[in-house]
Amino acid sequence: MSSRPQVRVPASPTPAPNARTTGAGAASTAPATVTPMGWMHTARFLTTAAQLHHLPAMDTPEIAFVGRSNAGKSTCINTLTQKKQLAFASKKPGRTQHINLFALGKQGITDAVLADLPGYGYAAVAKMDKLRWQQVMANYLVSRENLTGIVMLCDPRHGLTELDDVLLEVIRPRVEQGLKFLIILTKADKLTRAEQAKALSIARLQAGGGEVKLFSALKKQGVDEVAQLLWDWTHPAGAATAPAQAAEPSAAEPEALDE
Ligand SMILES: Nc1nc2c(ncn2[C@@H]2O[C@H](COP(=O)(O)OP(=O)(O)O)[C@@H](O)[C@H]2O)c(=O)[nH]1
Ligand SMILES: [Mg+2]
Repeated sequence: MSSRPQVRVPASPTPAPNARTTGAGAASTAPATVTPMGWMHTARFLTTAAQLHHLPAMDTPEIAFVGRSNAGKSTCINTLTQKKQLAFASKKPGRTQHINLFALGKQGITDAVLADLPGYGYAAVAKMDKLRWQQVMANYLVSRENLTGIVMLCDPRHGLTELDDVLLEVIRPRVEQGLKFLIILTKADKLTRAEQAKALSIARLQAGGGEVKLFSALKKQGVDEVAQLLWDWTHPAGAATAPAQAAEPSAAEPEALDE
């Protein structure tokens, strides 16, 4: 059953500047109130691919999550989506060198995709595998056409690592061309307020105009803010009424795990 492109303008109760600058009156036809958090909770598995060319071509805005192994990426995705097992990638590093796509959108209509890229820098992965993977990831970040934004997860106790810097260099041209970029400083609960402030200002210098947010899965810090930002990225002004392509592969038709 292919979904017909019928995206309605959601009436967000929280300020979503980009999504609300135009067509606010048209929101009266929205069938239900959609909050960025509620939208995040619609996440469902879409597909997985070991190679770039195995990924389905899509028109839907896609947001990639990247980060060093152990940065807290899986925990962050699980917290945002309220799906404990969605980003199960962290457990078996050797087995998880795949790009996993998750669909977002109410009523089974995909209006955005999350791409979970495997963590890098994991010591136990063989060097050749690391190099191969770095290549896949670089190719993805450079050439994925529907890529709309990148979220880089970073444990602020370690700061950005050499591999993070390499990745920043890879994406810099696209960020300069308008690709959205966010650094999430994870495990904020492990820092004092003063350390949080310091980590924020350092990361802002490194983010090259991108956003930086503190996040704690434990304390649920930053969850609403990140959900709002991802919503804004994928629903820019006026675009909420544009048809979104629901390009779910029929073989792997995901269940809507909507709660
Ligand atoms: N205290 C605290 N620990 C966290 C937080 N997020 C992740 N962790 C822990 O950090 C470790 C790595 O997290 P994981 O999500 O598996 O990292 P990944 O390798 O980047 O996917 C795990 O032991 C998590 O429990 C957080 O917000 N607060
Ligand atoms: Mg993980």
